[in-house]
Amino acid sequence: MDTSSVSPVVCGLFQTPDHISRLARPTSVTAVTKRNCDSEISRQEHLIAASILITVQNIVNIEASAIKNPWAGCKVIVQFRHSGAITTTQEMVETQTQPHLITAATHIPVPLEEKQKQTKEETMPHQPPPIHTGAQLIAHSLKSLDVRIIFGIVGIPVIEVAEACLALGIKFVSFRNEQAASYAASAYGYLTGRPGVCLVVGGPGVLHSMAGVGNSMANATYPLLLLAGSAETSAGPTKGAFQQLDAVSLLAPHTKFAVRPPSLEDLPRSIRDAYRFAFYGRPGVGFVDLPADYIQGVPKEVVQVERVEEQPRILGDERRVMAVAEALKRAERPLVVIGKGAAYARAEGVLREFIDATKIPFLPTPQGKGVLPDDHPLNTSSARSAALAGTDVVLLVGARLNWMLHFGEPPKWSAGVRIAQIDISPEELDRGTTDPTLSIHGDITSVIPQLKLHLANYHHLSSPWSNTLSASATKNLAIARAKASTPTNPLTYHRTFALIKSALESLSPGGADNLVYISEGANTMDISRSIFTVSQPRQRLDAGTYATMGVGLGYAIAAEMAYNHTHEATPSPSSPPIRKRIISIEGDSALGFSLPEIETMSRYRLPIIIFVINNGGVYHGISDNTPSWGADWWDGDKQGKRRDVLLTSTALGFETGYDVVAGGLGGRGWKVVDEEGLVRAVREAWEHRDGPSVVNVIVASGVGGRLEFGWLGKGKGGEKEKGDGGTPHDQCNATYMCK
Ligand SMILES: Cc1ncc(C[n+]2csc(CCOP(=O)(O)OP(=O)(O)O)c2C)c(N)n1
Ligand SMILES: [Mg+2]
Repeated sequence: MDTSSVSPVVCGLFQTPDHISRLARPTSVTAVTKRNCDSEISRQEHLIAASILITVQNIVNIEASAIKNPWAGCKVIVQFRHSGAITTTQEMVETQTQPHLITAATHIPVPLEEKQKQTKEETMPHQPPPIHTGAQLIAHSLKSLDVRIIFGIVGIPVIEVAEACLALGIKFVSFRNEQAASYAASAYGYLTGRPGVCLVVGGPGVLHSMAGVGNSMANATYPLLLLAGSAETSAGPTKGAFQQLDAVSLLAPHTKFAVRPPSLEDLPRSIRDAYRFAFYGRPGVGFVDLPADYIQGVPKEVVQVERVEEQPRILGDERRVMAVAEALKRAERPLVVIGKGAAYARAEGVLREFIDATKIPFLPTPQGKGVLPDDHPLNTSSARSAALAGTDVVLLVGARLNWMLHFGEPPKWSAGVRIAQIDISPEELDRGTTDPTLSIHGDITSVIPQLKLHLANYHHLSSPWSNTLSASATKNLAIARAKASTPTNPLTYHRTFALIKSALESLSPGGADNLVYISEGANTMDISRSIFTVSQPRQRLDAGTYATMGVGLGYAIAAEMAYNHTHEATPSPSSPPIRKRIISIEGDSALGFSLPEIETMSRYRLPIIIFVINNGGVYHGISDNTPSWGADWWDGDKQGKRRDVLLTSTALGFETGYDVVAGGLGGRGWKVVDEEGLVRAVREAWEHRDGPSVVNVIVASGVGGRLEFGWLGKGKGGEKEKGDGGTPHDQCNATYMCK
């Protein structure tokens, strides 16, 4: 036995799983790779897992952040290969869907003969495993499409599909609810530029994932491939088969493409078509129905599909481009609105050059933030209402004239405004108040340089328009800064966010550049949006066009996977190499929609930090400011009134212990009620890298506050600024109701 070449190293990466100790031992651990580690430990090593017992047909990828050992901060990928036969489905599920449970990998010597055998195996050309079943055919099709991760929940009949994918090295992230899984998959699509994949069971699984389908379609930048199992093709529509649902009929009107492949052999082509539809043209949803007999059947022939290339970058119609350039040149008060379509199109480079050259002020939409840095001198976010009300020619770049932009109508906009537009989707053009002669169909990354050529000798001079905007911004920023810097007891939204922001930025090695914010709620999302400035594209995700509560934890998991996980065999250019910390800022109501996904984060050891802004309810929180948990909750207050009678529809549990829940779900939790406790909790949460952290921040509720439809309001723009300063009402600039 040759033991001289290996030095013993112990890495305590995983918890000991008693329940898998009865399974067979793996033959070897074949690879450990690490990023950002020193050379001593970053070379490939051979390991055998001591006390790791697992039965796997092929390969399982296991990733985790190493903690409390010499590998701290390193990403470790361990691949187990077991050549023996699969034992039972039950055992495979346990091991493959919970790979993170595997215990401490101990570096122990590899016998020489085994080492030689391994070396021989490694040098042999890689043979893809044979395709015997429909499940394997599906997995191979996804692999050919370069799918590297799947989000979902398994059950009959898709469990075999998930296992076949795992066997090919495709990561499968198991969720607790298909809503969150489908949100996560679509957000992964937004962040990587290629469709995210969600695998669910039929019937109820499809119904739950309708949430992600609607959300993806409404956002139009969150491409999603949904795959769902269904009853056997032989089952007639009225047979009452297991989880039977005519999913194609249900989904066809709500997706771009919904199909049951005409045969088992056609699965690869149908999957490729649905995948392509999901991101070619206007991004949305492709759906493939997977009957049980296809999954379990034996294909008569195997069709190989090719990876779908990036879609061609369409140039704009030159005459329209010239017309837009002319309109901008003649404008007295030009404005560029940057939407999340620009972020999705990776247009940050061309837009930066365009704005710097033309000096036209710009306004980002909530998820357009970061395409250009928030601190850019031409950013008019702090003078949003004045900008919308005052502009005479506006160019929408990847932004739509929907409710978020008040439909481009008065009184928020001036009656005579000319609205030009660049969009990848022709259906968006010439809609509402846009000017049809100024509507350009094309890819932003192509059209903006075209436009810049026509504006070569132009730049917008400092003018009364610029002065109006900067005066408005200065006034609003001063108000916002005063709110953020005034110590409060109890904590307020503004003060809470200001403290969290400065603590996080001082802890983050790359400052704000390395922080990705997810945010949902009403006040929580509105107020945090202006306080948490972003300087990079696609680093702020929120409830979006559909105003969907419940997306937060799924989005956070997707961001963690997209930014920090190297499950990709060859990382794509769209997967940034730098590790980013994912921060989720959640209203207490919003968090409740997907609370159990904290366990998902724990299971995969995702170091996501969640702040719950706990005002005891929806919008303005609990109706009664003096309740407490305990006997008197139901018995009645001092006046003898029953609490349940006192509760308004917006009230949720008072000081609900989300921090305690987090502990029970495998994460860590802190409850904070004051500034000192908050700052301490941020620091401790930052240090916790072995799973999620939940900081439950008790903030003042807005008892007695007046409900208003702030964002939807028909009020005149320009008088009060929304969101980036101003009166309490002015904080409600992007959603539904505010106090
Ligand atoms: C799926 C869904 N259900 C319901 C709503 C209505 N809604 C809008 S905001 C909101 C929650 C706001 O409360 P919270 O998350 O606690 O944030 P807060 O305003 O209290 O900070 C709800 C339920 C929605 N937008 N989406
Ligand atoms: Mg709330």
